[in-house]
Amino acid sequence: MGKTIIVSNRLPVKITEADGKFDILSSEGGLATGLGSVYQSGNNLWLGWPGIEVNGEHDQNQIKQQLTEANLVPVFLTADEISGYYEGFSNGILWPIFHYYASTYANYKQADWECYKHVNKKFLTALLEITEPEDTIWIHDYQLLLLPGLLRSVKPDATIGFFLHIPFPSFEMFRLIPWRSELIEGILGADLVGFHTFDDASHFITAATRLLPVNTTSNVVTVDDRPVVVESFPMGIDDAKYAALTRSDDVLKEVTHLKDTFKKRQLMLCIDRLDYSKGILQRLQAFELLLETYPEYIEKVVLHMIVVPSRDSVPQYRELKENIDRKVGDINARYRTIDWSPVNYFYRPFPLETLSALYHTADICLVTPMRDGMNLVSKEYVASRTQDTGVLILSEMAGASKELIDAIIVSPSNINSMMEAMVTGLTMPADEQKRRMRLMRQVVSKFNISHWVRIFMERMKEVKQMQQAMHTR
Ligand code: GDG
Repeated sequence: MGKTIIVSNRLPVKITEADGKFDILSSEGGLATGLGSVYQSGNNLWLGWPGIEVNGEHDQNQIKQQLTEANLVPVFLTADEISGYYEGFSNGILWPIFHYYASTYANYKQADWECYKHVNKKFLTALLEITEPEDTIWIHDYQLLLLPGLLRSVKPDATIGFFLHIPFPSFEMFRLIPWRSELIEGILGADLVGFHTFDDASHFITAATRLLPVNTTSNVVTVDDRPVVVESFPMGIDDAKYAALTRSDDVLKEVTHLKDTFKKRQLMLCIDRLDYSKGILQRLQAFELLLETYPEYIEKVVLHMIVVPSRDSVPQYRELKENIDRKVGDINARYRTIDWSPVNYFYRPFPLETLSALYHTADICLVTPMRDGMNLVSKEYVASRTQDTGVLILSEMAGASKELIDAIIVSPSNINSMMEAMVTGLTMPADEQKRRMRLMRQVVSKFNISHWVRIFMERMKEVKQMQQAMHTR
């Protein structure tokens, strides 16, 4: 049996440089934790960009050597490649279209497309250096849509899986991308294509069927006699880690501090990367409407809002940040009193222990994206509610809403109903909170991250066996 190679845009590490020396810290992201069991065992590997620009052979070799010890293999990218492939094509074209932001944000630059192709080929070259015939390759996300096809063209028998972490849009959106057919061809290089939800999978099958001469039966798309299986695999989290964190001394200390600070006030929490898909402004509007419509909540409730800086070199993100700053300023200026601010707004990341303390303390967690592939914050909140109380308000546009059906489900563009959901949450009796939270905790713990990894890897094996059986028939 061969090894498994994970491929993603970013390696699961943070690298910092001081005095010509590199310090490598492993990242705590959901994917990194989930796939840890895979790439850290045996000869398995993870291939990706190390996250910083490294010039010169000496420095590159130094990083390469340090990463090798952790089963990681770097693909070094230049500043121009980052700008065209990552910021330009991936985040400037694919991200907005896949999140249904067509006219305002997408900017179809041919040069960015050329760069995207070039970097996907660069990943192929790096992959071929480490791939052996029996290996299983699992490619991740929208930055590498062409890689499965590129790999298939030189390794027709390879075992290739692909998983998309963001939504796959309906055909009417997807067709707007000038290079739509090439993208679908790229993805169809895989044997197994996975999405978070059934809807994403069926949008993909529709796009493939409309754009290419393929045969489709149910969830199998046949390309040149090669069946490609398309399925949903809703990603989970390491629920045990979040439950255990709430019992750690550091977290308990922070919980006590938070409770002392907020006293009898109810705490509504939201945690998002800065992104227009996360519905941050709409959520603020709903909160403002709450204070306007129900003044009895003045001084009784706090919206604790963490926005993690992201992609701030892109103009649209800077503009969004300015709008959020202004809205928070307006709400606080209008409603604050000497010893109370309605919105506690933070524009910076926090350690995991602080997030855990907040998850554990917050009466309500607001997860109201306009579109989200899955949304792990909602699941982390549920996993941290070890006392079974607490209310999750969840957008119907997040993949997680298909699983966490006992949340208060809202439409993020309906500001009024989001405001009413806040009232429902703030007044929900404890036994009702417990009933819902227990059901959600069962879902989060049963379909956790190791389950996700296991079923994807097993399915890949089955698909390969199915293909082999067809050929020997
Ligand atoms: C993409 C898709 C899909 C946030 N702030 C801090 C921090 N975080 C962590 C959270 C959570 C993660 O970042 C965010 O994950 P999400 O799923 O919410 O969102 P995206 O980053 O947009 O992820 C998404 C996901 O991929 C997986 O497939 O669910 O739909 O868009 O884990 O806890 N972590 C720390 N400090 C922070 O301040 N340490």
